[in-house]
Amino acid sequence: MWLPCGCTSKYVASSFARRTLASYLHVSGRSRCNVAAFMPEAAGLEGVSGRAALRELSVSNSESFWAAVARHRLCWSTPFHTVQDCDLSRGKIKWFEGGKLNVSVNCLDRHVHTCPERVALIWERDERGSEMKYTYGELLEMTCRLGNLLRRHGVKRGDCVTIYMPTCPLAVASMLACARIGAAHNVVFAGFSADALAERIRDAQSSTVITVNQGVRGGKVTELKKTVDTAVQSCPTVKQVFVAMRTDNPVTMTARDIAMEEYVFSYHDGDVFGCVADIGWITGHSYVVYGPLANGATTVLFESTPIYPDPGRYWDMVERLKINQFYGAPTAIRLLLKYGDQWVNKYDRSTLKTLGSVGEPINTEAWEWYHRVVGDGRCPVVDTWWQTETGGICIAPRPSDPDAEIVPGMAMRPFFGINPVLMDTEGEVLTSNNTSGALCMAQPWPGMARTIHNDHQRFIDTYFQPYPGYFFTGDGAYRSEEGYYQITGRLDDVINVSGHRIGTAEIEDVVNQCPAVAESAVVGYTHSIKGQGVYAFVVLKKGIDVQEADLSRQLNGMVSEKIAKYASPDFIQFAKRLPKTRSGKIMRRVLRKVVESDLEGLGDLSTLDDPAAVQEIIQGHEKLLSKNRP
Ligand code: 6R9
Repeated sequence: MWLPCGCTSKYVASSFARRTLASYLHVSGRSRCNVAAFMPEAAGLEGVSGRAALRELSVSNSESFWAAVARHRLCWSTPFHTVQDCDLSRGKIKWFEGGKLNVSVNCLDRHVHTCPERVALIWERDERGSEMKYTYGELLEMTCRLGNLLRRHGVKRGDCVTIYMPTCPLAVASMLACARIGAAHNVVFAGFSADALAERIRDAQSSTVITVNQGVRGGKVTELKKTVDTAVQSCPTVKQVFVAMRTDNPVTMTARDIAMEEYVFSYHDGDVFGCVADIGWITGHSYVVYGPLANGATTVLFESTPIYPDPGRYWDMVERLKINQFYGAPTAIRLLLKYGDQWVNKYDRSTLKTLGSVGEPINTEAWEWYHRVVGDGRCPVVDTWWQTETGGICIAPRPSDPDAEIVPGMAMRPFFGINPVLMDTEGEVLTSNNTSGALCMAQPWPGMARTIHNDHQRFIDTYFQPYPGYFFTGDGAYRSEEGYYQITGRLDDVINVSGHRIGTAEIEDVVNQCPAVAESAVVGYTHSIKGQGVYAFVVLKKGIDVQEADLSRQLNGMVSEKIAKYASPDFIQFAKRLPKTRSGKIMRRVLRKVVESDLEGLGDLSTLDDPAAVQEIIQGHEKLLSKNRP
């Protein structure tokens, strides 16, 4: 999270989103990069005169860097005595030892002292045009009341409360209330089934669940309370369920249930950061809730879907809420691109300053559309690479000098304090440029994961064992001649065709450049001669009418020409849609199993958005095979 510290006035509040919240999505101001503007504490760091020097220091003297940031930007109830005690070779991660702080105090009270009327949350409700605004003062009050309620009902420090709610202010207040009283929270995406919810409640051993009567998303009502009722039947630890009302429809309450009262709201003006992720995902945690609030920003809670009630929803919201930074996922961009430019052009997007992307590699076509159509060619598009385990953005084109180049589809520049390295298959660090390898981190940073709940050994085995002394991300990356990073996808997604290793994202990028193609997913399968063959799933744009055989030939030609003949798909299956997780990532694992005809091994499908998509894929695969059988 990268924002200035020390907000003391309304002026700072409003200039914040324009000037420096911007820098957190890595937008720079208009002048040459002025380090003091976004990191005043850099003044105390010797010899730091520009962004490059600051970045250099953040890696070479990371302790001083992070200590300065932590002291200036956070309120500590007890100051830390040791900046860090980390040992990557043993997976030991300890930061700010001896220090104590409350994240809820840092997200709320600090800002309420200086500017209580500043808008903290804008709830973009599913019903278009019915947004609600909550000030920092109101959010603090709501959080304290909830915290007291939880405490009165026996929730204490160290407990883990499960939150099963749509993206709404009460969900944010619930997260902050838990943090306030020292309880952990386990936010479960409100689209999960009763079984998936139950598994997560059991894992967290929660005695308390917070939910709403019903959810509303994309115009559809979902029975969240009923789902909780079913889930808790197999969760013996659950003693109480708090139920808030999202709709007016009453629900059956049991002896276990406790109704929550309504809270107040009011409308105010404010500058706006719009991250459209659900709070159930890490992006929602870091860039909808904690990051913006810790920095006194106005943040949007997007409850709906990108195509409800029509594919103009995001841009209509940008116009209405005057969003300055828009942060979304490539999957949604690709989806909207299918519907055409008119849905974007209808709306005034002049408030937009930066467009962010996260979650997957953003293919060139989607990047260019986002830049040219959504951003009118004037907003930088920042492809931000990070993961749940890293806590926040690690590699992104900004911050950098304002006119520094941005290469489409590349995350490019390591963030302050982040020291990425590429490893070869022997576990040696690759030092040259124009090279690809396994992406690892050579140094710890405060936002990184410290363990896996109830399974520290798994944490060590997964992230620190593969490359001793380094944190292993599981992703592959390419470092260009200029030293810029491009993520090539999960290493599990690398395929080996006749001895040539290739990332599936590279092939997808070429396939997606075909004007008829909306999106694609490439997986490898066992091939008796080549070792692995290439199998591509292709989704066409709306209204495209082509002969599949002709298009297949065209796509094969494109891949042969732009990559190499060996990368050209052996099979191309046209599909209506791809199986995705609820956060929008294509489930390549499922596609691999289908292609290997291992339907028994499809594994855990609880994170799948729409199970019907898998059935369609299976049928399409069988059809394709029967056509190609000799
Ligand atoms: C924040 C988030 C993490 C994985 C990560 C990588 C992929 C995320 C990306 C990207 C290419 C980007 N990923 N951002 N790949 N370019 N800009 O998505 O967290 O759900 O834990 O997923 O997502 O493979 O390792 P998480």
